[in-house]
Amino acid sequence: MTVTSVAQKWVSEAAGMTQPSRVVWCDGSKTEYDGLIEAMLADGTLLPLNQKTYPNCYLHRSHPSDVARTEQLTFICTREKDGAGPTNNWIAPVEAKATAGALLRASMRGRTMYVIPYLMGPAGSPMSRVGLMVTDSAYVVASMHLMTRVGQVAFQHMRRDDDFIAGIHSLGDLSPDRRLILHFPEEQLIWSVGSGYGGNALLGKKCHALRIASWQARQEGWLAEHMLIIGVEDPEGRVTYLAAAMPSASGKTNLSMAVSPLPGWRVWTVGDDIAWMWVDASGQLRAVNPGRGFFGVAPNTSPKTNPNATSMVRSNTIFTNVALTGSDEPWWEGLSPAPPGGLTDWQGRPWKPANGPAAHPNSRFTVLAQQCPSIAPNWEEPQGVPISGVIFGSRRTGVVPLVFEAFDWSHGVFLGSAMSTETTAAITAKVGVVRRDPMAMIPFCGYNMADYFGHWLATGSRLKTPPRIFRINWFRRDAEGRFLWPGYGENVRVLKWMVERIRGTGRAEETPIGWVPASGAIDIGGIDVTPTRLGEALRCHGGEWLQTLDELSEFNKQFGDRLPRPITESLAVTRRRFGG
Ligand code: OXD
Ligand code: MN
Repeated sequence: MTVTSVAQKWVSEAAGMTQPSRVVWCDGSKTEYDGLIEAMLADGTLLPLNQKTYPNCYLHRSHPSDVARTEQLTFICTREKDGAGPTNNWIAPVEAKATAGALLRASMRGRTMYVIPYLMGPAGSPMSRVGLMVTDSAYVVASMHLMTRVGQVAFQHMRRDDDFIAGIHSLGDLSPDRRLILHFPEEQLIWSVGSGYGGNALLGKKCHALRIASWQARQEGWLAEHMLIIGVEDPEGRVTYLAAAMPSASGKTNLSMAVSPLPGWRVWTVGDDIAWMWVDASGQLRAVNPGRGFFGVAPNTSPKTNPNATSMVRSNTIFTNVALTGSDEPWWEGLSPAPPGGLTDWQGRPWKPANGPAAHPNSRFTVLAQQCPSIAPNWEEPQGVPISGVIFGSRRTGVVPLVFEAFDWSHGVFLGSAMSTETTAAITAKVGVVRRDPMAMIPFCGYNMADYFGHWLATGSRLKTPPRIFRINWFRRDAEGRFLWPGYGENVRVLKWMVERIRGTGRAEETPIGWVPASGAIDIGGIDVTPTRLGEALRCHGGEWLQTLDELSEFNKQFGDRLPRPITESLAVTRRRFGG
């Protein structure tokens, strides 16, 4: 492998600090992957699954206190506190390095330090960016193989000798008391210690492709977003590309692989979690998926909710914290209607309902995107795909209609900034609590969110025909607590309406919050949804919205004068439209 001297020097410094007994440069080859799997099977880091029914599939059980992202231990370490903004945890870089340095010093003693050069984005794309991470976890290396493009390809995409995001990762002692996930956007640097969990430890993903990349994107004039990318094909074979932001564990993977119940309609998967988007020379928004694989939430993935994912994880997949059946197959809640007998739970104990779910609610599968039956033929196109619609979705039991469309780009940015959601098991915090999550980026924006909204607004003015912006909520319930909309594959009916809006044929009614589908505009033929229930799912209630707008004003106060004026104005205008 041809390595730049800057990279070599940085790795020597990282080794000087962490003092591994051995340094191994990774080349991304199959031989390397197979060797890692073999070593992890030998030392118990991985357990083999049934190789007849799940060939090349393995199970990893993590430390029980290391099962999700730890947002309270995640920091944006800009020189100025204002650079990180009020929604991020912040420590000054010097202090952060002193504290984490004490944890990283000699942390790899007696261990192997793997050096992983990786590329985020398709080979040959002007948007692709390089990372160089070191880690003492073989599980992280194998997962990075599946999630990113590892090896020489990374160096081939460097624009300068120092054109890489550097990342140090060490498991440390896995204690949450000695865990820190630190980002230094001004130095293009990530330090992560004390966790082996994907979102904290696979540095290419959340740390690089979202937190550091969002910072870079602002400097360079593009967008790094927590968004899936799909192509929606109509019966005439025309494909419309959409990008959709939704909070963690709220259905991005399912929507990105949805199987259409409508004849002739089809969803193509381009990405399920992160989109890098830019305005091309003609003023068109384009997007690439920086990842190479999926790190998806297992619970509730089933032949009914996501047949594509269920079949894609039948081979070459690493499962983390799922349950194990008596015949060594992976299992999780929702995979089959009832749990099979003889289950072993995610912690390796014979499963007892009294111990909670058999699979951890944030248990995961890690698998190459190319295994997905719905993967778009052009998903690795270096020039990306043209985006005609942007979707902001969240998980709300009430208030937010199933779908509606913003009046224009600026109003859509306001709607994205106004998002709130109910928390999920993807983070170590209480589940089901409503929190504000603008554009599903609250955990991932690497700089001041007020400036982030400003950057979105400014991007709109560079677009020749700005994509339509939609707001969705699959999770609205009736007074009895039942979902008003069946979700999953049936969501394609909502995507169809969006495509029709983009083409100028979809019918809609104006409301104070935007364009809501007109009666009959969403095709509910053949499903168990009455027009009355659909009407309830689409309802926008003035009193509820006025209260939500009050809460939003409170939240926005923290940004002070930095909040862009169009955001404040949209809020005031919406309030007035409701007569408030
Ligand atoms: C993820 C997350 O893993 O958002 O994608 O937590
Ligand atoms: Mn995510």
